[in-house]
Amino acid sequence: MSHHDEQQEARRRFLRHAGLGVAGLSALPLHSLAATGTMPFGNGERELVTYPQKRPLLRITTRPPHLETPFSVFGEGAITPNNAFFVRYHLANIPTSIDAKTYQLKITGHVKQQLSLSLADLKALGEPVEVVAVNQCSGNSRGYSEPRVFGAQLGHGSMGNARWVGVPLRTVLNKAGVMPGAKQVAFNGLDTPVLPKTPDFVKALDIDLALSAEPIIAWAMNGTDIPFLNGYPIKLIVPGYFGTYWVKHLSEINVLDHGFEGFFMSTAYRVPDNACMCVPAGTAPTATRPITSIPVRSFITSLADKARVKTGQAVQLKGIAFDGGSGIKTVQVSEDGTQWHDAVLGKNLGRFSFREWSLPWTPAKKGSATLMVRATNNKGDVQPATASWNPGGYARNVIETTRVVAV
Ligand SMILES: Nc1nc2c(c(=O)[nH]1)N[C@H]1C(S)=C(S)[C@@H](COP(=O)(O)O)O[C@H]1N2
Ligand SMILES: [Mo]
Repeated sequence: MSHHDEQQEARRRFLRHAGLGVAGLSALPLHSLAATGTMPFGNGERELVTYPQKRPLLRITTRPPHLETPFSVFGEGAITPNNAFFVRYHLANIPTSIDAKTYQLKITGHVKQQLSLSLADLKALGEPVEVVAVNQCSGNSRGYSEPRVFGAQLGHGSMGNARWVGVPLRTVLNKAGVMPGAKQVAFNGLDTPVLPKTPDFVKALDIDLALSAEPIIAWAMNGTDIPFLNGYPIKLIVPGYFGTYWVKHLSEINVLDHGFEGFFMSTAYRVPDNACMCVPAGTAPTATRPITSIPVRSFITSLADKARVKTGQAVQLKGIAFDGGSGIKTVQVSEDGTQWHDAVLGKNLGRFSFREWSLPWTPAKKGSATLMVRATNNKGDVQPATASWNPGGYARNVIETTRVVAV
């Protein structure tokens, strides 16, 4: 079968079952391939597994599923294909079958009129809007933290960039009528905890952000339905913010006249309350705040670590850069950390998107070389030369290095 046929077949299968398969969770993953990927840190072996609507992805955890995108995918283009997009859940009771015909989104709390909207109601609210935006998990690259931190040891594959289409969140909020005194808006999805004492996954945004033009309730990802495991049928998109706010299978929006106190805001996903979101390695912060927007990052995607290149022969270095929404100003590459060479930026897909870059480079002499890439955003923020540390291993954005061997 061609790749396209496979996608069509996967889509047919999906539409028939409208979910993850008749056997539900016990059927996950569909099968394991006898293949692995290796992260360059201790215990970095990851099995490649296949889930519905997905090509083989790196397994981080099984229940709930946490799957990472193999890094080579980011070299295929600025948009991450749906079937390669990473998957992250916190609670083991994930929905396995959803009926789009009866799906309802409830808007409750500090509003003039509570609403319950079907998908058709939602789509009828106005002209759909579109944004290309990076969904990056706060813990992306956590496995590189030194000293090591608790939590899943993630490589660089818990990120992806997609074109999202939906309705602005504020259109929905305005329809319900936010009452004066509203402070935050809480978002819940269909997944639930297995044990009664486990907190539900609920996230909250400040009212100003919720009522701004940016967040959208999306029903399409890269021109088709959102894959089941990425939040079908609707997902909250908060461009520029870390993925933790991008609530999947969005089912309830609750407008609050006070700050939300749930576990995933008041205990988890918090960073040291300073500009670098960091503390001296191994220490605990005295003050924390919820993690919010994505600091500037860049990667070389055209060469794998320890790739072989030919001495005296030009290679085209390529990669991606992104930030929390000011947009990428420059990307520079260096061999020695002193002399930096400006890369050429690729097509601008919008300030929340991956920005491709390229730069020809000729290895001058035989032996190993270390290539560094750093991006500067339009606010003037530049990636740090040494990694900052926090206990959650969140928001890593140190200048990345790629070792190559010139032969
Ligand atoms: N309903 C629900 N939405 C969720 C989560 C979750 O556990 N449940 N995890 C969040 C986190 S931490 C991340 S990083 C992103 C991952 O999005 P993806 O699985 O579509 O890649 O989903 C967010 N939305
Ligand atoms: Mo996350």
